[in-house]
Amino acid sequence: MKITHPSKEAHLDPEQLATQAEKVLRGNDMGGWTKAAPDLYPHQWSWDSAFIAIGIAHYDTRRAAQEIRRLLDHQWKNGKVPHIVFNLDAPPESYFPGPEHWASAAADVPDAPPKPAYTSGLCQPPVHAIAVRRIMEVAERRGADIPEAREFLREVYPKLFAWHRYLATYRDPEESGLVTIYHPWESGTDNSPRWYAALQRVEVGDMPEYKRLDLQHVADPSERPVQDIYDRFIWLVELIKRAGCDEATVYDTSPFLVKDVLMSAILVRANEALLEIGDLIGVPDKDRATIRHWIERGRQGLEECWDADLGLCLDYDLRDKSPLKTRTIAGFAPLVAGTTNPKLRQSLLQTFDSALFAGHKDLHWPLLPSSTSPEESRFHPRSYWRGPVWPVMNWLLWWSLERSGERERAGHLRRDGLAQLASGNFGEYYEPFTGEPLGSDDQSWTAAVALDWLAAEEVSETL
Ligand code: 2M8
Repeated sequence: MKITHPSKEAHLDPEQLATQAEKVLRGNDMGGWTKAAPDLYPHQWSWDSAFIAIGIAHYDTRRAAQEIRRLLDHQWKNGKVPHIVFNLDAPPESYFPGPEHWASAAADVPDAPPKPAYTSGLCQPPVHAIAVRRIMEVAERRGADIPEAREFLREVYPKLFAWHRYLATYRDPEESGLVTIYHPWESGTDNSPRWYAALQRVEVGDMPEYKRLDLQHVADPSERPVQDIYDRFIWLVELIKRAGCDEATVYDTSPFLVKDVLMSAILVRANEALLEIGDLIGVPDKDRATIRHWIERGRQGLEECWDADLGLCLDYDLRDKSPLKTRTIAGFAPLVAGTTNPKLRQSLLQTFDSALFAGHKDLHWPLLPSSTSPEESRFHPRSYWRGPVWPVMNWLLWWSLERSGERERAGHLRRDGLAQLASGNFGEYYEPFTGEPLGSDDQSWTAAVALDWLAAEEVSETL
């Protein structure tokens, strides 16, 4: 269904914005799961789903639960939650690399679901437990069916626990508290300069020819990754397939192996949410102790990635044995994780407010350019994960600041974030200096963020 929405200059009031956001989510609803965007992303993406479920929770608890349930139905035996669950009815020309591309990997992968490849072989940041906890919170606020919501928690808890265990073991054999990724797509911040140096070390070998499909869905190709980077993305997929998605083989052989601080921070918070879910339904003490251990280890690992010069936390390249020195939103990982170290927190908040990020004088709204500081050499205001503002990333920072008691700063993020969304286009991302929506319109997670922000306590008067 094609959604008609107001012009790009429209200025919706909160009620109109909520109506429009719900319309977008319903429009992208495929019956039990939601596509990430109408045309550009016709499948179910893992972390999009989690944010989407948070949005849906504001009008339909059961449907929100179903979003997560459908994703977890495709969990691998080893606990991995795949980064994409494919819509096998989507035309093959709608997304690349789609199910047919991953199919050869699934053929002899013991842990994957059977053929055809219902899923990709990668994963994405574990926002799911956070979403499940929030579905419950919102259900309580709305007076929805609590026993049913509690039943849902009981159903998904073991799956979430297995997912977190997968990340804490297969993806952290070093027991560092930090999650290793095999591909920039796993970080969700695909084209970010965070990965530039590590990707330069990847030499592309012989692989079958492929046709990019992403470029046909955006007006301006410079908003998408450049070819040279895209080749590396596809080459890494090829290598993971050749390794049969076997964790140990990928670990031993992949030229791209990086500790991702943002994903690690999300895991810390997701573990906190899992503990809270555990409290609500009553889980064994042994589980609680394990989850607490993961939380402590995660926070500790993040502290060790601190770079005092940049006032940010840095990803770590396991192949080059060096930190990846760029100023991106991921540097705020300890804030996302809810650091308990006051010095670290202070320093991060300073960086946050500085001209390098939300305090940059030319920003249309004082939000975080979600990939890169405008002062980074690889900053590009229109390019995918290289400089635009991503509402969903600002939601994550808002939510983390709220939880850490930074209510005033959080309130500003929410107010300005809602002002950005008031045109009702629900852009995938926004040009930071002009506020123009870019990428796909009607991006599901953007609509979801609008609904969650609108439902938070004080609705902005400036809207
Ligand atoms: C983008 O990633 C996909 C690959 O996973 C793509 O570019 O084709 C990213 O923004 C990612 O974070 C997001 O989950 C996905 C769907 O919205 O799109």
